[in-house]
Amino acid sequence: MSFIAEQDHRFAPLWEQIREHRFLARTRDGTIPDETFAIWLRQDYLFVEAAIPFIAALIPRAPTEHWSALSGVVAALEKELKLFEERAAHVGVDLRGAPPAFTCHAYIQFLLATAHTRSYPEGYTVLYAAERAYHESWLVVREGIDPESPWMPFVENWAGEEFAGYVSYLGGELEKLAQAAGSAERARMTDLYRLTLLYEIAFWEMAVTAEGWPGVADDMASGPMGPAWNPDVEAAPERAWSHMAENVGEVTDDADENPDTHPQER
Ligand code: MP5
Repeated sequence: MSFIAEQDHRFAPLWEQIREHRFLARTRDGTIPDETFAIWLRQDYLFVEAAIPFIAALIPRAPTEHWSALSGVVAALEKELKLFEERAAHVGVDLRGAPPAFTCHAYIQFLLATAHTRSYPEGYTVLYAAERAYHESWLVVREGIDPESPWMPFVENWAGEEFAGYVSYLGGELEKLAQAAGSAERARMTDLYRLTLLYEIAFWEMAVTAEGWPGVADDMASGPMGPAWNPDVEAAPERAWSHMAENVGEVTDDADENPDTHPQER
């Protein structure tokens, strides 16, 4: 059994909790309160901003054939931030000034600590699990959302063909890393896969429950602690992942020998 199939079997109940999360069902059905969606917007904006240094920290440990794909991810994340800015402006949500909630903060620290202190295959496991979780989550939203929904561009971003091709590419590369890893490292990869899925569930839960920091009503953050990223809010967002789907053919050197390769990867 492939590494990913093994993990998916082991962690099937966690995948189910992601796919069945009420945040996703309510977003799909159009019953999500505006303020709940705004919480997710503000917190995920911080998360995506932090994903850029996470990817950058993976690059020095990456095999050279992963360099162009990873730098492509950085570029895609910048475009994604613009999508957040544009959607927030469209619905009148201010993305700035929100300090990270506990769960968002913890997930970001987990990403960065993994990239900086663990092996490349371990960091790559977290990357794959997080991207795959968003793809799966937004596929759920896609099934029945009103096409006029203001959140449709997020569906197109994470449930679209290009992102699917990117996740499929990541999965293929993760399999190679797992095959080359020893049993102790594979066990650590498994644990990081599990932790990433738990963080994904916690992140949806944070948005729905509006939990800031456990045990306090006021986190006492002084002044705006929001994102450092400062794109041109007026600029129309480009699709974030199109060049990634194009890029994967260049970095998958054995694509022609593998009949199971997703067509997006060619
Ligand atoms: C992603 C995300 C997907 N935006 N937020 C969470 C909590 N998990 C995964 O990552 P990306 O980098 O936006 O594609």
